[in-house]
Amino acid sequence: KESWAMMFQRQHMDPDGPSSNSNYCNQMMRRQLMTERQCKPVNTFIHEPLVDVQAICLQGNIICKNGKPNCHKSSSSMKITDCRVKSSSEYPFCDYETSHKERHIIVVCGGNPYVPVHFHASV
Ligand code: UM3
Repeated sequence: KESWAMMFQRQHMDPDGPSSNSNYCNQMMRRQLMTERQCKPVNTFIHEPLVDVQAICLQGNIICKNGKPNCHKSSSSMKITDCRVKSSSEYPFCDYETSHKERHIIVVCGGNPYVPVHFHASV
């Protein structure tokens, strides 16, 4: 069974990316199995080494939007790509807008070892 930590990696890690093309989100959302049952509305891919993303769990501890205390904000900004489904998109033909950014990211950490299990936000 896929753990929360493995699910985070599948949905959010693309250390070697992005391949430079405007179809990035359409290809990656499909390849990483986020268009199977519905078009996942919003998803962020992180283009940094996994160790650097895992290290965020040891950085700036903040309160999550839901009041839980296990959110962590990266001390440096990171290369990310936000994928947002277009309003004209119709399942099963998921159509995404691709936007490359450089932002601090907030992840939810959990488990033992204490590693990223959800993407929370970019700021
Ligand atoms: N999400 C992103 N990036 C954002 C905002 C939200 O990937 O900037 C994802 C994270 C959650 C989902 O999926 O939207 C609901 O918030 P996850 O739990 O699988 O990481």
